[in-house]
Amino acid sequence: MGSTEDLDYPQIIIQYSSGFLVSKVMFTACELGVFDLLLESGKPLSSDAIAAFLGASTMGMERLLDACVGLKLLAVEVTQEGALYRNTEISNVYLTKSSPKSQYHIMMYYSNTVYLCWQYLADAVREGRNQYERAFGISSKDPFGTMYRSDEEMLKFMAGQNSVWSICGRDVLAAFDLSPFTQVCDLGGGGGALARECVSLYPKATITIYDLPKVVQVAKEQFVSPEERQIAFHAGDFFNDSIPEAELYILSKILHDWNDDKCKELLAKVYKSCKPGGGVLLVESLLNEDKSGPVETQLYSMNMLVQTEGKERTAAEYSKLLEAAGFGMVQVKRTGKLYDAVLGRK
Ligand code: ASE
Repeated sequence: MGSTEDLDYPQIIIQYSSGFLVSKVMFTACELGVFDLLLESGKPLSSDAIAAFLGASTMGMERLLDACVGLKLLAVEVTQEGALYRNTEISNVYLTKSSPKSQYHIMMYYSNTVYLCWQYLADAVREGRNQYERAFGISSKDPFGTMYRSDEEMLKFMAGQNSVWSICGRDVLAAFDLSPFTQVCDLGGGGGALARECVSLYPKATITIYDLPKVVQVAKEQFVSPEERQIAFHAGDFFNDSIPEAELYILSKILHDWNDDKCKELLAKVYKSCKPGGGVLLVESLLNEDKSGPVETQLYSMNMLVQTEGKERTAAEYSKLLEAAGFGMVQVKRTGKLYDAVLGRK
C-alpha cells in the first residue's frame, strides 16, 4: 500500500470502481435462476440450453455466464460441442434457492430494494437521513412503516433477514452460555430463523417472537410451523405497546435501526420487563473501537443511514446504552463472522 506501483496502476481503485458491477452480476444470475437450473440439471449445460430454459437471450446469457466464471461463481469446461457451465461448490451452497444456507433472499432484497436507496447515497450523506422519499416516493418518517409498505416488501425483508441466521445464527447464540435462561423473548424476531437456532441450541428454552402484528401474521403463515412448539408469538409495537416478561431478551439487529434516544427508551422498557437475574443479548455487527473497521460493518452503517434512523456501533457504545438502561456485567464476544454478541445482566 502506498508504493509507487499503486500510483502507477491503482489496482484497488479499479477493483472498487467495478464493485457494484460484481454485485449486480451475482444478483442477476440468482434472480434469473441460473444457479437453481444448474443444480437441478445435475450436469453441465451450454449457454444456449440455459438461455432457452430461462427464457433469456443467448447473447445476454452467454455474457452473464462468462462473467460468473470470472467471479468463480460458475466453472466452464470447453468440449467438442462447445462451452459447458456448472455451479462451483460455493454457488451450490449459498446461491441456490433450495439450499439450507441459501443467501438468495437477502440478495434479492439487496438487488431490488437496497440498491435503489443507494442511488441517493450522496443525498443521504448531505441530509443525514434515509432516502425512501427519493427512492420510492414515500414518507420516511417511520422507517419500518416504509420498509413494510407492501406485504411483498415485508416478505422479502423477512426472508432476507432469515437467510443471515443460516450462516451466523449458531455463532451468536453460542457466544455465551444461555442455558440458564429458559424463557426467552426475541424482540423484532421477524421470520423466526434465529428463534429456531435458539431452541435447537438450547432445547430447554421456549422463545416468544415479538413483532408487529402483520409481521407475526406472515411469520405464522409462512415461516414457523405450529409443530415448532417451543416458538410462540406476541404481536405488538415495542415502542408503543407493553413487552412481556422474560428471563432473556434477544435484540438482534434492532438497535442498529434506531438513534441513541430510541435505543435508550427501548432498553429501559426491556429492563423493566426483565426478571431479576435475567439479561439482554444484543446481536449486532460491531465496529472496532477506533471505527477503523471491519469494512463490512462500516458499509452496513452506510446502509443504516440510507434505510433507517440508526447506525452500527462499537462494543463500548452498546455497553453505554445497556448501562444507561440499568443493565450491568456487560460482556462482549466477537465471533469473527458478520454478527457479534453483547450480553448485559439485570
Ligand atoms: C435492518 C437490516 C437490514 C434494516 C435494514 C436493512 C439489512 C439490509 N437492510 O435492520 C441487512 C443487513 N445488511 C446491511 C447491508 O445492512
